[in-house]
Amino acid sequence: MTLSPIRDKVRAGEPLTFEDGVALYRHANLLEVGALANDVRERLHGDRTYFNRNFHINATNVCVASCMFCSFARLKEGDAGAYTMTHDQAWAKLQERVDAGDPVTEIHIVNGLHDGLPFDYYTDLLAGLKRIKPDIHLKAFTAVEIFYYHQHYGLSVEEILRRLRAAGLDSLPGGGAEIFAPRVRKKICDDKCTADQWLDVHRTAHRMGLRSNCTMLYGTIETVEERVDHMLRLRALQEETAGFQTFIPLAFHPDNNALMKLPAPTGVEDLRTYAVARLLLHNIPHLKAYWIMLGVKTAQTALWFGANDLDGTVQEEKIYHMAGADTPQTLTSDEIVRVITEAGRTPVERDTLYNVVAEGEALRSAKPFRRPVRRSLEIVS
Ligand code: V47
Repeated sequence: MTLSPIRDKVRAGEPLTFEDGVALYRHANLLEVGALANDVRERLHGDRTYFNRNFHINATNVCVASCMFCSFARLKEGDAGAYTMTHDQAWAKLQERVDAGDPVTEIHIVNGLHDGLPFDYYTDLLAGLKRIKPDIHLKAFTAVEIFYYHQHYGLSVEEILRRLRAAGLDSLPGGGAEIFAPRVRKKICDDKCTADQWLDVHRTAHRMGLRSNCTMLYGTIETVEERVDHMLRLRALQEETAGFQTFIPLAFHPDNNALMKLPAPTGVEDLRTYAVARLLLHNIPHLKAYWIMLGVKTAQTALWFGANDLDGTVQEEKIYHMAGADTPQTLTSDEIVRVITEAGRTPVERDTLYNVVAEGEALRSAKPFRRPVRRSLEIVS
């Protein structure tokens, strides 16, 4: 099959169709698809490749949902490995970094759906982090969490977002989207909000002026058609609100979960998914190669298959490492700069909203940060 008709549309800036997306997935020559995606990437961003200085807080892994792909969640307090942080424990993670002079700009906060915590637990968590560092960007709570709080605490989605924002919420991460097709959701995450509910939380957030990201979990039981459908539903919402900043394809990791018999996606599947995403999602500006999940080497290669962002320094990731990711827990900013530079791209440190923090000489002369020895995490409740 020739890519010519698709190439013509891409060059003319025309949106690709569902059939085009499926054809790109089925096209035998990965490098041809990648080169086309790279044209789009370079038209949008040139060589610029973004990263940020961030870390994750997963305040609790207690979760009423039983997603088959998840290795992180525990059903109830007291189950082996279940934990819920006290506020002091969560706040200490930021305080340690501030004390050590780490110029961190973002905290990524994602939790289980805990049925025994008051809503104040979350607002107080955010407010305390902002007290320690008022300019830290809090990218917190997936749409699945927001929708659960709406149901559990009996407040509208808008009111939940309003209260979280008043406490310090700055934007929403893109997790929990999985695959929108009801056939797949029913099998792998039946007790999670529906695709429409997930999209509606983002629609509401965007209308309130909050930015967010979006994701797709690929490599479980979905078809290529269901992946394309997923991306097109994100594109349609973006057409309406323009509130998504970044799309992040998430490769399934099979260890320690109910889908462990499935193989992980191969490198070729990863690169093809990045390229197709760059081509289909013409209206979402950034495409993130989340190195924690892709592996540093594939993430580096993805910078030539459409991706223009590597996420951040991360430091202590749980969701993927409990699912068998063998990537490091952290990369220093120097290491990220090297990964990007050796890929032949230009590193740019950004904040969460893609404002430039440092580039060029300023980036090269930035003081490297080595994280301090961590106090052990005491598990409460
Ligand atoms: O929602 C869970 C996925 C997501 C597994 O917005 C798994 O900047 C693969 O959303 N194998 C959480 N995937 C991570 C996430 C994210 C990551 C980085 C940046 C951003 C951002 C968002 O991880 C979950 C789920 O879709 N996930 N378990 C697994 N075994």
